[in-house]
Amino acid sequence: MGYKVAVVGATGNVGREILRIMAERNFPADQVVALASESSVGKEVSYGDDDVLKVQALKHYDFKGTDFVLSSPGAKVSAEYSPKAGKAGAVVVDNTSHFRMDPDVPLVVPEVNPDALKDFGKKNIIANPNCSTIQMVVALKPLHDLGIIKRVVVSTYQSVSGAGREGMDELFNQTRSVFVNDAMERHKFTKQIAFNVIPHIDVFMDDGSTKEEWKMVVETKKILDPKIKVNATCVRVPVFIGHAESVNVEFERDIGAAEVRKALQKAEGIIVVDHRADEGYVTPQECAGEDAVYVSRIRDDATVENGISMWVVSDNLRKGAALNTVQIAERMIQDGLV
Ligand code: 11C
Repeated sequence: MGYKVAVVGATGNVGREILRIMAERNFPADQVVALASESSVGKEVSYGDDDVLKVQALKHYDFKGTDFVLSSPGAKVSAEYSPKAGKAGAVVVDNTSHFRMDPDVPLVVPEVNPDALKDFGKKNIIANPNCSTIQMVVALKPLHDLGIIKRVVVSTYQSVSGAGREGMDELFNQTRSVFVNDAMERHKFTKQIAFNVIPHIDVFMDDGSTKEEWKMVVETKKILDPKIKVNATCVRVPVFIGHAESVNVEFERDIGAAEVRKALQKAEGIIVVDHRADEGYVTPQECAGEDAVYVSRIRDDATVENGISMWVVSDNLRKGAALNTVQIAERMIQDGLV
C-alpha cells in the first residue's frame, strides 16, 4: 500500500522540484495533493512527465489521513500549518527556517544524522536544513569521522533561486535591462544583482553577521557536532541555480588533502571531481539538475596546523531543499518509522 502525500507550497521553486523528484524516484505514493495559497487554487502543476495536479487551497485542506506533508511555503505559513498537520497525524518534513532550532524537532540530512529521525514524534515535524548548510555538512561528515573537525571557515556563492522565483526573475530582468538600456528595477535583492555580488543574505543580526550566516553556524552544530566552530560569510551571486562554497577545515589531528580526498570518494552522496587541470572541477552551472554534492579543489592549507581547503557545489533546489526533503521521507519509510 502506498502513502498519501500533500505538498505544501506546490507552485513555488522547491514545491515543483519536490513533485518532480517524487515522480523521478517513484516515491511510493498512492495519492499526491498539491496545496498552495488561495490565489493559486485551480492552477496546474506537473507530477512527472505525464500527470498534472490541480492546486487546492492549503487553508481548507483537512490533513487527517495524510501520511506525509512535504512543506515548503514561507516560514510564517509553516508556523501555522505544519503543527496543524502534525497534530492531525501526518509526518511533516518542513523546509522553512521556522522549526529548525526547536529542540523537539529533528534537523536532518539523511547522509549525516539519520538517527535523529526517530525523535520526530514530539511534534510530528522534521526540519530540512538551509541549502547552504546541507551541502556543507554532507562534505564535512566523512571528514569529521576521520579526524574531528575543530573549526570551519566558509564563504558561499549562492544562486538567486535560493530567493525563490522572484529572485530568478530579478536577475533575468536586470541583466536584460543592461543590454537593452532599460530602467533597472530592484524589488527582491538589497543591491543590483546583475553583474554584481551581494554579501548580504537574509537580515542582519546584532553581532554584524547575517541570518544566513547564523543559520550555517547553528545548524551545523545541531546536525553534526555542537563543538565545531563555524565562521561563515554568505554572498549572493548572479547565478540562477547551484550554490558554491569555499570551505576551509581545521582538524584536531594531522590530516592532509590526500586522506580527505580518499574519505570523500567513499562517502555517500558525494562525487569528487578534482583534477589539477582546466575543467578539473565542478561549477554551479554543471551541478544544476543533479543530485550529488560535488567536491573539487581539495588541497592542504599550509597556514594552519592540520588544515585543508576545498570547493563544494550542489543544486540548491535539489540536495539543498527538495531532494533532501524527499530523502527524509524515504528514510522514514525505510527505517519503519511511518
Ligand atoms: C538562500 N539559503 O539561498 C537561502 C534560501 O532558510 O530555508 C533558503 C532559506 C531557508 O537565499
